[in-house]
Amino acid sequence: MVEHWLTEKHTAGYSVNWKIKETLHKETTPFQDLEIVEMEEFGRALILDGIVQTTVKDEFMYHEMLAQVPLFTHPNPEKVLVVGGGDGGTIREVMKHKEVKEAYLIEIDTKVIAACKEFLPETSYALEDERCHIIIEDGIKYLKEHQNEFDIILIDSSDPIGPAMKLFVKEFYQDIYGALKEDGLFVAQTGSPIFNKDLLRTVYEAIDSIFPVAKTYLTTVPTYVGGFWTFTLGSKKFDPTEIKLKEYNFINRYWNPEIHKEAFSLPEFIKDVLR
Ligand code: AG3
Repeated sequence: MVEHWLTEKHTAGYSVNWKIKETLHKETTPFQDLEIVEMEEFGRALILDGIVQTTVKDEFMYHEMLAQVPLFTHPNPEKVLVVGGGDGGTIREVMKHKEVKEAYLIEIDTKVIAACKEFLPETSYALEDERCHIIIEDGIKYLKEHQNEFDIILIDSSDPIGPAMKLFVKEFYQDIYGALKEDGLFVAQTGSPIFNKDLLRTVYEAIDSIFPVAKTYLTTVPTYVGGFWTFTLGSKKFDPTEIKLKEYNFINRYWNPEIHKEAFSLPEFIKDVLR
């Protein structure tokens, strides 16, 4: 039998391969090539333009850390905006918090949502929550039209290549600042600290120049290039490392109060990037 391997090429000298059991869905949308595959090692996965976005086996390491860190930092997050993240994993984490009254998912590609609803119920089921409102629109346009509205904004974008590059520039962070309430905060996925060093530096500098509190923190995602993954938080008031964590009664698989604090302890080579 012919084996099917997915090759994700990162640099001229580095690529990663996954053995694929089955391709469940494949289409070219107006925005990107979209595939849902069943991997031998990581279960079902969403692939956009040949890059692994999420797999059933390790998505929690990313989604919990993107959402739980800010949701535990804000004392009363009632209104939350997620830009991107059509697979629903980030919304699932947001919905764990009962004090959230409304969450908005702004996704540019409706086909991502449709495919994930069909093939990735583990992440997409939360999109059915009655507090979750899905809007198919360009996140940049949406933010410009919404001022002083959100407690938390989460940027669950794809990599900084092509059109997504607009989500990694100062003007975008300025729009986020405008869309947040006076004590609001945001987190963006800011890529690999090994392969996107220059980007991480410019992104951090931009966020630090706009927000009183700017902090980069880490998680580990085996299926993301290099394993290490960064998030950068910008906050108008609350500091994630100085707040008293709220009580909670739901189940996580990655985030816990110790990780919340320790995720902000950075290795020297990453501190060097941010200095
Ligand atoms: N979040 C983006 C992940 C970036 C993946 N990059 C990579 N593997 N090189 C996308 C969707 C998760 N909800």
